[in-house]
Parts: sequence; structure tokens; C-alpha cells
Amino acid sequence: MSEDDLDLRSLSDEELVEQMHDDLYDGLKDEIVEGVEILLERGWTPYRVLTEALVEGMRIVGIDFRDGILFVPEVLLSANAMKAGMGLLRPLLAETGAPKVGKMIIGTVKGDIHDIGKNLVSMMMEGAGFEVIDLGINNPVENYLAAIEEHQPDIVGMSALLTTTMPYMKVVIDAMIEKGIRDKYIVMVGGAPLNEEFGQAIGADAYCRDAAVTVEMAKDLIARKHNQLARGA
Ligand code: B12
Repeated sequence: MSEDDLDLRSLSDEELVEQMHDDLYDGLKDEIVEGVEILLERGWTPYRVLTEALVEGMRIVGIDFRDGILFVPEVLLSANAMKAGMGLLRPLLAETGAPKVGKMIIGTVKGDIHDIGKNLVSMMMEGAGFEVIDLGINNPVENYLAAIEEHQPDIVGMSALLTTTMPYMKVVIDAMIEKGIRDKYIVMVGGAPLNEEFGQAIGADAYCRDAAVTVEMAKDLIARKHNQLARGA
């Protein structure tokens, strides 16, 4: 590959973003980090870099993975490159200085190791002023229950990217019901194979298709919860 001698700085914004999609596809971590740095230097907002350069690049990777053109080892490299880019953006997105609007615990459910979407949701929620406790991947129901007890969050978030792991979300919600604590918390779920209908069927308060919608929905649900509490008091 002659990518090495390509000077990313000589590219226009549009060319650079296109090059970053290619670099993400090829799992080139250093190039992704450099691309993110350049776009930020050029005055792009962290959110714009995230959505237009990284998330869009990962969308393209996802299509070729689905179609059998890319395989797990390659996608893992892409995911690592994406994470390196996200690492640079995280502190910038969280830098709002706003008072904390609520607390969320979030984790990927048992059997599932996908965490890019969950990490993105965490970043955007932090950026919107939420305190986020990230439980990581492959979480059995016990982890959620322990974290709920320890952190007393406003929101319990679950992520699943596999059709085989998404039913596990109901296991967690049912365990909350059994313990008599379900109604104390807002349960939000997400992940590519989910939809609104699924969210309702398992008894979640909300399904959100992406991180931006999650932030808006979370604010809305917290406000509603506060109103309810105020009325009840
Ligand atoms: C990257 C990736 C991987 C990486 C994961 C690396 C990592 N650290 O995450 C690796 C290579 C490890 C991997 C492994 C596997 N993968 Co995979 N993977 C993907 C891929 C290409 C992209 C996922 C991604 O990161 N998307 C980008 C993020 C930003 O989007 P997102 O996750 O959807 O998140 C957004 C929303 O969903 C939402 N959201 C997400 N979580 C939450 C949580 C809450 C609370 C809320 C409100 C919102 C929310 O907001 C997010 C941000 O906007 C998808 C393809 C796809 N189209 O999704 C396949 C995909 C999910 N994988 C798939 C498969 C089959 C697998 C494997 C089984 C492959 C194998 N044969 O081993 C393994 C499973 C391993 C396991 N046990 O989990 C299938 C699933 C098919 C199915 N119907 O179940 C997919 C759909 C690919 C395909 N079409 O075949 N994978």
C-alpha cells in the first residue's frame, strides 16, 4: 500500500472525510487519529467529526460485513480504529460544564461484545450533561442489578447488536419487576436489530435508534419523571 506517503493535510475536507472512510475500512488507526485531529484543527465540531467521518465510515464497513466482503478480523481492526478516533472526541464532547441532568448506567447484554454504539451513546449522554456509568460488554442480569443498587441511576440502558442476544434485555427487565424496582427506573434500549415494537414488547420505556435520539429521549423522560414526582408529592 502506498497510503503511507499520502499527506492527509493536503486534502480538502471532503477528500479527507472520504479518505477516512477508506482508512476506517482498512483499519488504519493512526490515520484515523490524524484525520480526526486535522478536522478538529479545521474547526469541525466534535459531533460533526463523529457522525460524518466515523459513524458514516462504520456504516459502510457494516454493509460489506453483512454482504460477506469483510470478515471479523478486518471489522475488528476497523472497530479499533473507530475507537481510537472516538477516544480523541470523548473529552471534547463531555466538556459542557453543565450541571448533571441525570445518571445512567449502560451496558451491552450477556453474550454480546459489540460496544461501539454503546460507547457512542455514553459519549453523547456525557456531552449532554449526564453522569454515565459504563458496565462494559457481556453483562449478565446480576451486573445490572448490582449497578442499579450501587449507583441508583435515573436510567438503565441496555445495548444488543445480535438477534440472539436482544431477548436477554427482557430477562433484565423481568428481574427488575420481580424485585419490585422496575418502576423506579427509566429503561432505555438500543442496538441495530431492535425496533420500537420490540422495545414495547419487552417492557422498556424507550427504544432509540441512535445516540442523538437517545439524548433527546432521555432528557424528555427525566423531565416527565420529575413532573410525576412533583405531582405525587
Ligand atoms: C463492528 C461489528 C463487529 C465487531 C465489534 C467490535 C466492537 N468492539 O464493538 C466484531 C468484529 C467483534 C463483531 C463480532 C460479531 N458480529 Co458484528 N458487527 C459489527 C458491525 C459491522 C458494526 C456495529 C457497529 O459498531 N455499528 C456502529 C454503531 C455506531 O451503531 P450501533 O451499534 O447500531 O449503535 C447505535 C444505535 O444502535 C444506538 N444504540 C446502541 N446501543 C444502544 C443502547 C441504548 C441504551 C440506546 C438507547 C441506544 C443504543 O445508538 C448507537 C449510536 O448511534 C455490525 C453491522 C451493523 N450494521 O450493525 C455487525 C453485526 C452486528 N455483527 C453481526 C455478527 C453476526 C457478529 C458475530 C456473530 C460474527 C461471528 N461470526 O463471529 C460476532 C458476534 C460476537 C459477539 N458475541 O458479540 C451481525 C448480527 C446479525 C444478527 N442479526 O444478529 C451484524 C448485523 C453484521 C451482519 N449483518 O451480519 N462485530
